[in-house]
Amino acid sequence: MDNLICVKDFEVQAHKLLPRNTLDYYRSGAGRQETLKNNRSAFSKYKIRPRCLRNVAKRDLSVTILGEKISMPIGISPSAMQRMAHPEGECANVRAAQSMGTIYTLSTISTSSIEEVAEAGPDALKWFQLYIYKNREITKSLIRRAENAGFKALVLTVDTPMFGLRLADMRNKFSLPSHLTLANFQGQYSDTLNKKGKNTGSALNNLGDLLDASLDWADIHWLKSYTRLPIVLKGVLTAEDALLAADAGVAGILVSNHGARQVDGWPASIEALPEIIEAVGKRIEVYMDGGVSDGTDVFKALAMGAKMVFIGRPALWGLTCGGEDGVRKILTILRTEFEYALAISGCSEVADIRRSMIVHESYYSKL
Ligand code: HOC
Repeated sequence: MDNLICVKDFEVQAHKLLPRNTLDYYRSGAGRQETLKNNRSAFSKYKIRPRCLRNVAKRDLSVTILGEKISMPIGISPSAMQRMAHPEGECANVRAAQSMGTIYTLSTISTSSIEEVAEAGPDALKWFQLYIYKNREITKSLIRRAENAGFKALVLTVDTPMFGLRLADMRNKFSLPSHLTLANFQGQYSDTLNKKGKNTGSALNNLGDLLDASLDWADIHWLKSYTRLPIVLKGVLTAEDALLAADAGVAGILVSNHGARQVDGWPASIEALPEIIEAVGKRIEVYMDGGVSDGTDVFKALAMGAKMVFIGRPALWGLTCGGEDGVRKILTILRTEFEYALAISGCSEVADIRRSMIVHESYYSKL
């Protein structure tokens, strides 16, 4: 891995290593994948306005998130079925996050169970990503298990009333490799996912049938009454919904378009971020994921007002190339790039990053 020095290097290498079924599952977005491309390219539309002569000799990248101090504002977003990338999957990923002092978010649709991940990373700050299923008993049991295993927040994904249409998975007839199971369901749905799908060919469409498409804001109130954990809503992209979320009493919003995997044509996460910050940034914590692949992206999101960013695919590329070490290296690269962007732009700590330090590119063309 010595020759891999940026996220792109890991991505290229992972593309060479992964079998097609897995690679396409991880890398694909919905439809024509315009949102997928935009998630990354939209960062280029924003420029950092640097300051100088501000004594950056001592630097501190730590932030406090939901009351817990973490070493840097870069965490790991949920992504499904990580043992397809590496035999240790989610367990390797949580160990990397633990050693880097940041947040690991476990997907419900994981190939290592809640309990296995808790055992692999006992001191990691762990969040649990949740879907609310048609069968509410499944949902309740997942919540209690996450609480008992020491997870510190529930990240409820709210952009998935149905499973998005990903053409590559349909063409490949995606299925979970037969040696793997959906570990949180004690094998219950693994069969479904190990088999080809019924209509479009992807087994994910079978699994998608479990999702409760009737969810509404009343379910957020139910969830709040059912758990003592703080709730982060993942997948909010508008100020209107951000206000409803804050009114419903959630602790945070993760601005996300689900890695551009749900509907093509949604905005890039970084494009949606400003209106959400403006609506609720003073009331609740706001984070973002989607397209973060360089430390300058982290700086830009924080300058817009995000408390931290999360990465999805970059961690999967790290996992593919080197298991725990690979994820640690990805986190280290992003941390280093962020520290350089921070210091060279005139900030010695995260609180020094101001809204005035980020502008749309049109700011310069008007001059
Ligand atoms: C219950 C079915 O978030 C993805 C993941 C998995 C979603 C499975 C939902 O692939 O985007």
